[in-house]
Amino acid sequence: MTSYKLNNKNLSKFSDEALIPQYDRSTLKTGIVHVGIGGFHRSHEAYYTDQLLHDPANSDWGICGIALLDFDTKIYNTLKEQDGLYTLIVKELDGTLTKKIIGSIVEYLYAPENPTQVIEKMASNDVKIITLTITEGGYNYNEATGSFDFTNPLVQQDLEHPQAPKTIFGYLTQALKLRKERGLPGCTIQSCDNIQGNGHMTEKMLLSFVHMAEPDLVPWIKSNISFPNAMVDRITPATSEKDIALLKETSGIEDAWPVVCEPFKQWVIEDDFISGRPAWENVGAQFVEDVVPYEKMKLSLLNAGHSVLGILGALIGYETIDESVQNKAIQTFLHSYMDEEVSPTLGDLEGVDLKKYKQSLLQRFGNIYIKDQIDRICSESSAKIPIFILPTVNAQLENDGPVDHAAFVIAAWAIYSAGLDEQGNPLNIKDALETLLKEKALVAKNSPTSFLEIESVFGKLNQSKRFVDIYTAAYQNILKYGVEECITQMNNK
Ligand code: CS2
Repeated sequence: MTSYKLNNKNLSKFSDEALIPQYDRSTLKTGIVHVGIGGFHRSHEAYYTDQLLHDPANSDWGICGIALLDFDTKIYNTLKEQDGLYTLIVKELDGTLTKKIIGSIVEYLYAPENPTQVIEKMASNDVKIITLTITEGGYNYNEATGSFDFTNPLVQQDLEHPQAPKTIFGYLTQALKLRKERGLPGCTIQSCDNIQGNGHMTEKMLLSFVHMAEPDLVPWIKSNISFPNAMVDRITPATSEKDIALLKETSGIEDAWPVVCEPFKQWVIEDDFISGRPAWENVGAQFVEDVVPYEKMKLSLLNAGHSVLGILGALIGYETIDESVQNKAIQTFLHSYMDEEVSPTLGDLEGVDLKKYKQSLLQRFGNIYIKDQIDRICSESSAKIPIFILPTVNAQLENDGPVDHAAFVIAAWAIYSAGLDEQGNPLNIKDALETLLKEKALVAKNSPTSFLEIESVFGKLNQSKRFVDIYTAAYQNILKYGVEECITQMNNK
């Protein structure tokens, strides 16, 4: 099949192969600045917004995508070459592919090259919302101290060179300062990361930084900026070379970085937008007064479920999440973890059928066409475990409730962090704390509790004798019998 590069000029050539934007992108205003234009933003917020832009009444809500980090050049160059266009490939449960070219990203900036332009864009009067997907670790929160981590060298550099920031906090501070100086209205800063109370976290971390960098700006931020909490959901694996080749061969679309995702999507948002917002509810988002229960449910069931499948599967030697789901012993283990350890901590979830939700997760995780990479799921576990699993553990410890499954997963993670699977094959570990994790994981072979001493991850967990005993027994059992044998025994109890 003849293929063409994806860009504005060629867009109409793809109308038989994919859904293409049916709106005039050249007339859109940029009302949203988004920081972190990886796969998830492009399968989620940019997708919802694209749907909305089909109604001309919404033409104020184009997106400017910001690539913040030095190594974000690939995504920036791709968007630049493709006029911001990319293909979203939805892998349906029956294996069919729904292809949609998304047009909502109308501008793109590479922050390391042009910090001033980024600050100006964030301060622009047209921009009403700044949204973020900067990953769980990007909020610079230290679990041990419960506060902003000023020891981060990038933060130090932002305090010393405010005009050339490196972190999101430096950028936001400069942009909000300009807004204040120019007498412009405030805006909404909306996190789209998997963090309990992600709006509260964004506010708390930003204000900590501003207190140090620009103390006079604090009161203005408090009165002019809103930080709605939100629960975001759509499984979006890393795009593989195979996905790129298949798109070209079967649809004639040459797209250097399409996005693949599952059909399911959910976005539950607190309606707290100080300068207005798009009517995302018209395209499936839910606006609610209190998003906390939804976030808790999603983080402690879906994201934690992913970590359980990822860490156990990695040790056994699997590469994708559906392989873990197909292992009956792991599936039963995950069921018990959800039912016995997580569900009792969730409290009242009005209007949610928890049983159905859990069943649907197993179906989503098991989608054999998604091939979500275990490496992706296990990456940055040191930032994920404290958010996805430890709140459940702490709640259960407080109530003298069960923690066996969670302790088992943490023991498995300690073994994983030493770098080899059960066959002795090297694991591809990607984690900001990789060196520390490995150091502690190697000592753990003789003294398992040393892994729990990483305070920035576990806080004071090693002071719970009950947890430590269960964890230590699990650690020793895994080394002796292997993951599969151990969980089979646990499942039979
Ligand atoms: C995953 C998430 O990163 C992870 O560990 O659990 O990326 C997950 O796929 C998304 O939150 C789904 O909404």
